[in-house]
Amino acid sequence: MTTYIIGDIHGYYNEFLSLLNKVNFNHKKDKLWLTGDIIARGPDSEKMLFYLYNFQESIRLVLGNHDLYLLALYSGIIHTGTIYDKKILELLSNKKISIIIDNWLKYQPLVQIDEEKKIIMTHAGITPQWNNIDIIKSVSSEVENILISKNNKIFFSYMSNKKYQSNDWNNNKLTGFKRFNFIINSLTKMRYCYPDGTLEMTIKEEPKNVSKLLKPWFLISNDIYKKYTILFGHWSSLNGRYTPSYIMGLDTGCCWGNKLTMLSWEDKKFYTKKCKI
Ligand SMILES: [Mn+2]
Repeated sequence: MTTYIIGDIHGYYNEFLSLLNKVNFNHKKDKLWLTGDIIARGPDSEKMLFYLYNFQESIRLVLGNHDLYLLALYSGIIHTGTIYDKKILELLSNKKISIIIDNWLKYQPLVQIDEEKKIIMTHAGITPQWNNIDIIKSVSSEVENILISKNNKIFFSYMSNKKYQSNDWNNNKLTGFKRFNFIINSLTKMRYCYPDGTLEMTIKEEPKNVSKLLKPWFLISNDIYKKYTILFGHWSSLNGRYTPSYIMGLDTGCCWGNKLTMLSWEDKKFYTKKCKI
């Protein structure tokens, strides 16, 4: 059995399959972990969803911000009419995609933990403000329970509302939508923090171009980083660089014409596939 972890695929199905073929991936014995953002931007989001749904037994996925946005549009929130939204709505017009969402995608977690391998995987990372495994388990399940609830449309309509943005966990004292937004932002969108660990939610560039007043979340100390390897995606401008060895960023910008990256966990070997855009 080999465990493979692939970064943000964003609908680049052919490149994804070619990585699996490189290692003769076998769904009967191997495991596939995905850092989220499986859809949007690329040409084959539909094929990606069908494939993952069919092989769900061998797959461990975390939801990324784009996957959550797909769920948000599916819940019926008002869309903006951008080309991006139109593309997702077109995907949703396929009835079979609704079945995949209702039976599988909306039940996918925001965090995957493996206590034997000592791995935590999330789409964006683990905020320095959460320093033990119990808080991580409990906050992610708070949001996961809402994603599958009947009231999820209300949640989605406030999910990205700046009015409810809070950058400080405030020692677990946040409540309501501010609390949900902090959890969503930390697990699916975070990149930089101030030295005290509060989030900075606007800057996407690579660290060498950013003020030293800000630090990538993974360079702020947190006891949890000593106990687990943290696997994440989301931040393509890192391109596999900048992180300490026990924190691994696997989004290498496939959807920007760069490459898709796969890590073979047991032997720590990397495989890449250049993406055609
Ligand atoms: Mn992302």
